Amino acid sequence: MIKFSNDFVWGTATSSYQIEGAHNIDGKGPSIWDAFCTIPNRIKNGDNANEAIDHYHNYKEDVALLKSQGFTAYRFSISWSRIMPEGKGKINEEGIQFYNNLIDELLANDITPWVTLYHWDLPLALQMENDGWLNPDIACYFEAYAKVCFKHFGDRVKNWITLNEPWVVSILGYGQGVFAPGRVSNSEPYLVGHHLLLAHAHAVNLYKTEFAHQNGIIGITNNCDWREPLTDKPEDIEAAQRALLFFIGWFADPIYLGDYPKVMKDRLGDRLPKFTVDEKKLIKNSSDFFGLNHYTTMYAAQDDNKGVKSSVYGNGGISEDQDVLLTQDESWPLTEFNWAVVPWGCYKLLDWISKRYNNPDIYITENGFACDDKLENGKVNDTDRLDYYRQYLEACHKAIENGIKLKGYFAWSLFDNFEWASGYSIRFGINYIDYKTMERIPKASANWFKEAIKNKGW
Ligand code: PNW
Repeated sequence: MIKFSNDFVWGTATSSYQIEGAHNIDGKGPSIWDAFCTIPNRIKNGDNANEAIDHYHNYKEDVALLKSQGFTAYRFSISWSRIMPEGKGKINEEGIQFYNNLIDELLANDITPWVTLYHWDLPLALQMENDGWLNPDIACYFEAYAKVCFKHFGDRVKNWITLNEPWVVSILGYGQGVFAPGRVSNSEPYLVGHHLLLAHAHAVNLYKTEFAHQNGIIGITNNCDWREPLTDKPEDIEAAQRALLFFIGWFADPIYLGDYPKVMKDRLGDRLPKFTVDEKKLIKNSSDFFGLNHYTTMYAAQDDNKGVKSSVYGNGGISEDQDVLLTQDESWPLTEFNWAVVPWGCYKLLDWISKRYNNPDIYITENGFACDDKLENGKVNDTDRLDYYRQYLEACHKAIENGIKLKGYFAWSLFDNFEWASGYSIRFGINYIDYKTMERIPKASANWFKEAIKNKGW
């Protein structure tokens, strides 16, 4: 029997650009994702999220669905350019109104909002006029935006996430160029990552000083796969460790240990910016909890083909900086995204985080399964996804039993939605979206969650 404690947080997650739609109405300004989607060949099938699943107009129905499925927490993000169309300066009252309505609706239904300030949809003006995350000034712009959010929503929102997955912003946005703003470089990601950390720390500092009376918690969400050594040779064990440090250590070490991992400093030299003494102080301990998005696992081995791009998957980062070869086991089931289903990797990662960072409170803020769901007789029988959730939650349960302070779990995602460069071709939701009618149709996994949440286990 699997039983979770009464105070375990059961939630599900979304992000603004992926679901809201209403991309150019009621005063919203464009974001880098609005612009990126207009460039040919960047998004599968030329999709965009102009309408997405029109959550902007359907939020009441969506909250009712959340409620009916038993969730007591909901993680969503605020679209910066909906409330500040130019990224700075003028505030768009209609945007504020939308999030006020959403938050009030959630609270009226006893659902706790977990709000991400930045889930990748940077106001386009900040990109074009200020070079986006390449500009150190971005920390001030982000802090000013965060202030608007704390001021308008902080009386009711008590759980904040500053940034979603700085690794993805840096590597996929500025290294591989597959996500907005589409830049390709082997040095910009490290500069962008540096500015992301500083922006996060400034926003947290503001919250902990000017908004301390709001009595909420604030943290950052990082993504990480597990890296399992391919063999028990010392060089492979070291390669796996190095891969983890380049992945999550990059963003978590400065927050928990006060600086970047030594292996990154050694290997990157001048490409890795340095924190001043004051910046280190600002960043250290700037997260009340460890937000983790976790999906998959890969083997890691020492790779001696210096300079050769060895990783075929996006999740390798800049592989030539690491000399790590990533592979998958043939026996591992794959999702539609080619992410392998390896529940024990989730356990091992939780254990690694807990040990390295002195047993922090951890929230899994995303975990989920992509597949090419089909509607049959009005139903989606997504048994593979259901198995995935069951097995990953079992791994979570084992972690808790072993003293790891995992406090909550958010399924990605409440709905099928715009899956970035993959457009609508990939479905991650526990609720199916009929893109013609915009009808929301619960999948088998949503029904399973309802029971699991009600019984606090299964
Ligand atoms: C996350 N990788 O993205 C995001 O937070 C979600 O918006 C997204 O829909 C979800 O996971 C599924 O993709 C990621 O290459 C994108 O390692 C890429 C990677 C990880 C997470």
